Amino acid sequence: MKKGFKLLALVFFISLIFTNCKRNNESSSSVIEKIKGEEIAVLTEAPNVPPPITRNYATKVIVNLEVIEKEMEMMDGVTYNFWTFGGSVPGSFIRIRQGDFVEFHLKNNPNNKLPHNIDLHAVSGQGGGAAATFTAPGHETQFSFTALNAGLYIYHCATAPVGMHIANGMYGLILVEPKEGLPKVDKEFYVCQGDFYTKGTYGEAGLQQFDMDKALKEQPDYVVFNGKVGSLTGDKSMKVKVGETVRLFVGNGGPNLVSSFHVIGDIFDNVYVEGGSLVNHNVQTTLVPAGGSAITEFKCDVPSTLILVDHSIFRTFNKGSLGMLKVEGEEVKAIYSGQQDDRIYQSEGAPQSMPDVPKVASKPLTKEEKLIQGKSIYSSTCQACHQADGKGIGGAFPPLVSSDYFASDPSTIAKTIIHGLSGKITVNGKTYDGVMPKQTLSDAQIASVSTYILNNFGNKGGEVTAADVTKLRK
Ligand code: HEC
Ligand SMILES: [Cu+2]
Repeated sequence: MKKGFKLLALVFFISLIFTNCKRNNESSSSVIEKIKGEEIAVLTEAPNVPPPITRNYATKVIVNLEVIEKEMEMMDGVTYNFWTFGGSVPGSFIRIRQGDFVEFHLKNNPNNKLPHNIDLHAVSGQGGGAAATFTAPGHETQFSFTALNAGLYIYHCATAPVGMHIANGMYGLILVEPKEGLPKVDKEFYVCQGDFYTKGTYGEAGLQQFDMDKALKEQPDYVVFNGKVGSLTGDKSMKVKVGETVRLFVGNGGPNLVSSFHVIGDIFDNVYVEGGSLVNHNVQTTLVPAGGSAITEFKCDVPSTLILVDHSIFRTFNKGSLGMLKVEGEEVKAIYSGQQDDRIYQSEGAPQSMPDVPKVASKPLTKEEKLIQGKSIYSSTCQACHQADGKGIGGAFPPLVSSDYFASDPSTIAKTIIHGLSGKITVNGKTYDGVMPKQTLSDAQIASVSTYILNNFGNKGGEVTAADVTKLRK
C-alpha cells in the first residue's frame, strides 16, 4: 500500500518535470492571451484554403466538422467508399491563429455506419482530442483547446482500426498561423497526399474494396494528391500568373508512405520544414512524413506547367501522385529559352523496354468503360510524348490525331504498345525516326487506350477488345 503510494508520487513528480519542460519553451508559455470575441471557422475543400487571418488578437473559434462516409471516385471509372472529414479527401482545411481558443464540434452523420473521432496534431492534450470526440453515428461531441504552437498540422481519425480509418481518407490539415501572420503571397493552395489499398490493381474499374493485406505490406495501388488520380490535372489544374508567388500547404495523411515532395520546373524559395518554424531556402525536394506536413513557397518566374510529384517516381507515373500548376503569361527568354534546336543523334542499341508486369484478369469492359479507362491511361502513359491534344511534337513524337499510320488497321495501336516501335515511319506525310519503348500495360488496359484513341483525336472510331490484344501478343 505504502509502496504503491510512493510509486504514484514518483510518477506524478516525473510528469511534473515533463510538463515544466514543455512550459519552459517560449513558444507555448507566452501564448495564453485574452480572448476577444468569437467567430465560426471558414472551412474549405482542397485545393482551396481559407483567407489569411488579419486579426492581431486571439479569439474564440468555433469549428464544426462533419464526418461523412461516401462513395466517390478514386480515378475516372474507379470508385471507393471513402470516410471523410467534411465530405472530401483530404478533409476540410481549418485555419486559426496561435493563441486562439477553439471550440471543436465533431458531428457524425446519421447515415454513417461507424463511430469516428479526431486527433488534431495542433492540440496539446490527451490524444489530440481523440478520446473527447469519440462519436457514434447521429451524435455530436465537443471539446475545447488553446492553440499553443504555430505550425501546419495534420488531423486524422484515431478510431480502431486506426490504420483503416486513415487509409479510407480520414485526414486533413489545420494551420495555426503565428501571431504575426505569414508573409503575404499571391496564391495559396492545399495539397495532401495519401496512399490507398484496393482489392483490384491500379485502374481496375468499378467499386473497389479496401485491401488489408496490401495495407499491412505497405504496397498501395494508388498514391494520390487530394484523394483522386487527376484531382489536380487538366481542367482541375491550379492556375497562377507569371511573376506571382505561390504557397503550398502540403500534407501527407499516409497511412504508410513518406512523400518526397517535388515540383518539376521550379525551386522552393522557402520551405517551412515539417510545417514548423524552421525555414530552409533553395530546396528541390522536401520530405513530408506520414502524419506530417511542409509549407513550400516559390515564385513562378516563367510560363509553364509545373508538375507536382512524389519523387519516388513510380508512384507518380504508375500510381497517380501527379498534379499540375499552370503558370500563364509572357515568356521570359532570359530565364528560360525553350528548345533552341533539335538535330538527329543516332547511337547504337536496341529499343529500350521495361520489365513485364503480370497481366490482370478481369471481366471484359464495355466500350463506355474502356473510353473512361483509356482516357486515364492515355494521360498517365502516352501523353508525356504524344501530348494531351494527341498532336505529338514535330520531328520527335508522331501525332495520333487523324493518324493514317493506323487508320487502315486499328490493331496497329496495340501492336505498337506491345512491341514498341523504332526506325523510320511516315505519319500523315511526315517522317519520324524515333524510338517508342514498349509499354507495360495489361491486355485490358491496351484495349482501353486503343479504343480511346480510335474514338478521339479525329480518328474514325472502332473498338479493340482484351481478347484481340491477347492474340496479338502471340
Ligand atoms: C517515351 C515516349 C512515348 C511514349 C510514352 C509513347 N509513345 Fe507512341 N510513339 C513514340 C515515338 C517516338 C513514336 C515513333 C516511333 C518511330 O519513329 O519509329 C511513336 C509511335 C506511336 C504510334 C504510331 C505512329 C502514329 O502516330 O500513329 C502509335 C499509334 C503510338 N505511338 C501510340 C502510343 C500509345 C497508345 C502510347 C501510350 C500507351 C504511346 N504511344 C506512348 C513515343 C512514345
Ligand atoms: Cu474514423
